[in-house]
This record gives sequence, C-alpha cells and structure tokens, in this order.
Amino acid sequence: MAVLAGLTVPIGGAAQAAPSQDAALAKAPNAAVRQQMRDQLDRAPAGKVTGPAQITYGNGAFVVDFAPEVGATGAAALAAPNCPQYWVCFYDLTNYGYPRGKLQDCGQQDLATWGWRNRANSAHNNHTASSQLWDVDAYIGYVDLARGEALADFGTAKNRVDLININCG
Ligand SMILES: [Ca+2]
Repeated sequence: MAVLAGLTVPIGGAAQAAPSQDAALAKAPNAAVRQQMRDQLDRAPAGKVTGPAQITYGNGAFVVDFAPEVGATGAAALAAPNCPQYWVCFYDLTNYGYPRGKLQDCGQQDLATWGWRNRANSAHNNHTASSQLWDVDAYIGYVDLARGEALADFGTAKNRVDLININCG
C-alpha cells in the first residue's frame, strides 16, 4: 500500500503548472483582459504568460498582446496600426483592436497553431518583407500586405483568414 500511495506523488506534481499560470494571470490589468488571456490559453495551451497583458509561444515565435486598458465591453480604445518593427501583426478587431497576434518568422504558417484561425479583422505589416493572409475554408478572404502596409478592415476576409505567409524571398 505504501508503494501505491507513493505513485500518486508524481501525478499530483504534474498539475503544478496550472497554478503558476494563474498567479501570472492575476497580474492582468483587469478582468476583461484576464478572461481574454484565459480564452487564449484554452484555445492554445502551449502559451506562457510573459507579462501582465502578454502570452508567448515557442520562445517568441508568436506573441499575443492584450490591451492594457479596455472599456466595459472589453473593446480596446486603440485605433492605429502599432506593430513593432520586424513583425507582422493581426488584430482580433477591426481598426487594430486588441488582442493582437504578432509573428516574425519567414514562410507559411498556420494560425491554428495559436488558436487564431477565422479571427483576424485588421493587420499591420511592419516586417521587412511582404505578407499574405488567406482563408483555406472557402477561399473567400485574401489579404496582401506590402512592407509597412496596414489594413484597418479585412472586408470579406473578416474572421476568415487561416494561413499567413511572410514572404522573405
Ligand atoms: Ca477560414
């Protein structure tokens, strides 16, 4: 019986990761952002909370930034393209509304990896290369962004794009 009881120790130990993420989430700027962060981790659990309003995947391959300030509806009061240099950013809402996902690796990538398929509504390409985002479900949406270009509203591609290519050549 003592041996069997001992076997439960490593199983219980494996569950310790969740409380540490909860501690990080407690630093979120407000309840709305905290919920958005929980939703992101539910969709793509491999993320790590790397700031009060940030979740990072794959040692920085993909980063989600959440609004430091949001209104009662959870909508961010942001209306300008604000992607950092050398990144391609896409936003959950039109007019560059957070949450904002950003990538910098070259080549084709599937937004499903981070729970971002059928979701982006605006984008800002501040990479040194052009980028394309498109829908694989019905080929309704296609967004082509030149270097430095921003698009405040995806139009027919809203909530449809699944893949991105950062065309470094
Ligand atoms: Ca799609």
